[in-house]
Amino acid sequence: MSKRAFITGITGQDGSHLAELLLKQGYEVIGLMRRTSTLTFERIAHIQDQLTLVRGDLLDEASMINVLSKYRPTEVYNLAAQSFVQTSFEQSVLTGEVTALGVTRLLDAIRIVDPTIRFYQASSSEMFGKAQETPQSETTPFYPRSPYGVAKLYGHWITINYRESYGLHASSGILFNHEGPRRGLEFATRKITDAVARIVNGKAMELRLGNLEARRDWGYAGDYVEAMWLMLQQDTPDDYVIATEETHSVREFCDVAFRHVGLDYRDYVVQDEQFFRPAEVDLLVGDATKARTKLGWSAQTKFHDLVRLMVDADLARMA
Ligand code: NDP
Ligand code: GDR
Repeated sequence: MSKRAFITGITGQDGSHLAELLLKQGYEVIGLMRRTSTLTFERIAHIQDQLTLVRGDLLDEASMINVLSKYRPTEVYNLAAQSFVQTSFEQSVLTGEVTALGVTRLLDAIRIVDPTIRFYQASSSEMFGKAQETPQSETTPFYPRSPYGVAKLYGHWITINYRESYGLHASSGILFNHEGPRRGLEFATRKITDAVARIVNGKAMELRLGNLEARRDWGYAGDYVEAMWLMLQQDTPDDYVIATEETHSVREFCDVAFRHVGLDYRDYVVQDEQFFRPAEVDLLVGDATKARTKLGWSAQTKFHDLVRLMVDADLARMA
């Protein structure tokens, strides 16, 4: 029997990479799309004819029950979320509805339609927030610093709770930042590499950023979706930290990106109060030992290669 996967958030960065991976593995892939006034197919246009795209929303439980009943997937990957930390301070209730309660709606839909479905929840290193130890592993205490982080923590615990209460095969991947050419333009890394390409092409003179000292464990999205899939292939559901185990500052990211095109970031980067956050996550770096030993997964693309591949992709896009 062919494997059938249902992906929420298929139009997002990770959804597009995961859909590619599952198609390559021979899966039939069903993707959830919410209704929008313009199409958001950009990241999946190249594989669109191989996907089954269905309408629905994490805010609407019946739409998920209907999709699961109609297509009867064997695996569900919940990647949909209001995923931008800055926006979560401005739209905290919406973030809670989608990013937190949306997980419960989907888990309930699974319980109603078919409790044997394997479930992946996209948890986040933002749950560590004001990190209580370094590096952060599956046993590090959580201390979220944004409505987004708080919402993700709810999603994480409800996944564990449904696993323990109802025996669902539900796993949670605590993924550290992962980026790439398909990253949304508002996130720091893509904002930087897009600006580098615009500056090189004479379309911009400066880049306005917030906190340059924040440190993140940045990996490549294409590597990380493999870990999601591996989690659902295990006999037993579990939670895993997925990270490169390196940390770098936003300033270092700027330095490497601008140097890649022969420029000095200090001539272009301007700090702007509007991009600072009410509460910041200063330093994240993961300990991915469990994923390495149990899943056989490790990050293939490291920081410098990631920065260069993103700059090159933005340069090519603008050429
Ligand atoms: P994106 O922001 O690129 O994609 C988010 C997706 O969620 C989009 O497809 C979006 O649809 C969809 N979506 C938003 N709201 C709803 C809703 N109400 N109902 C249905 N779909 C909705 O995120 P990423 O691909 O970067 O991340 C994927 C997941 O992983 C997210 O849950 C994110 O929080 C989490 N995560 C991401 C990390 C990262 O570094 N990228 C790290 C750790 C966790 P639309 O196209 O219509 O906007
Ligand atoms: P993050 O990613 O908050 O880690 O969440 P983001 O790229 O938005 O910020 C990373 C760090 O850069 C600092 N920063 C700026 N950020 C943005 N967006 N824009 C700026 O101008 C800017 N200047 C400095 C931020 O303050 C922050 O410290 C991402 C999302 O994908 C989440 O969904 C995911 O869960 C986590 O990664 C892991």
